[in-house]
Amino acid sequence: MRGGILALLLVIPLLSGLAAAHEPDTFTVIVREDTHDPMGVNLVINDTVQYYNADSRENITHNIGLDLNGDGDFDDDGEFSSGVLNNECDWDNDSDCRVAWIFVINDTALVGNYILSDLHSDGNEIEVRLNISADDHTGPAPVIGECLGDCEDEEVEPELKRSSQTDFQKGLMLAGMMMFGGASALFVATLMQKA
Ligand SMILES: [Ca+2]
Repeated sequence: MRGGILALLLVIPLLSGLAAAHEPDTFTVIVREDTHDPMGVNLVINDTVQYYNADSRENITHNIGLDLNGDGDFDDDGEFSSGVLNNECDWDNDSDCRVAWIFVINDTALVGNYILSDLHSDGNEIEVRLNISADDHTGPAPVIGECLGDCEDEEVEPELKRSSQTDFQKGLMLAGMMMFGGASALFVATLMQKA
């Protein structure tokens, strides 16, 4: 009996870990007049994030992107952006008009922690966060600092890309799963005692 419970306690967290392999997710951000809801998203490669412009002020558009060199546009090397996002579109007369940015994260080169700018057409700007991490379940991850393959091409990444936040969050998730596993085992044990 006691051995069985102990085995459950050991096995359930392992099963939880196996079940956590990443499936592609889609996240939605609502872009408002002075905020984004939410202000930041954490993605894994193959996820999608979609930014919808819900700012209904007349003639105000949003343009969200990475301005690496801080010159107020998203056109330089390594930069990317939504393009102009309107609140409403008259597609009959303007087929290029868009109300949403659907950003499919399908390139491992995008892995990093970004501070994006939302440039409003009235000159205001707000900063939002976009964290993209690699899918750790596809295979053994290289140790940081270790060189795989072509070592001369090793890049020095910007400081922003070195945040330990994602590791911390993974730790929290693991701790949560283990607690859940333990609680489930205790629940099963209680049921067995009552039977
Ligand atoms: Ca720029």
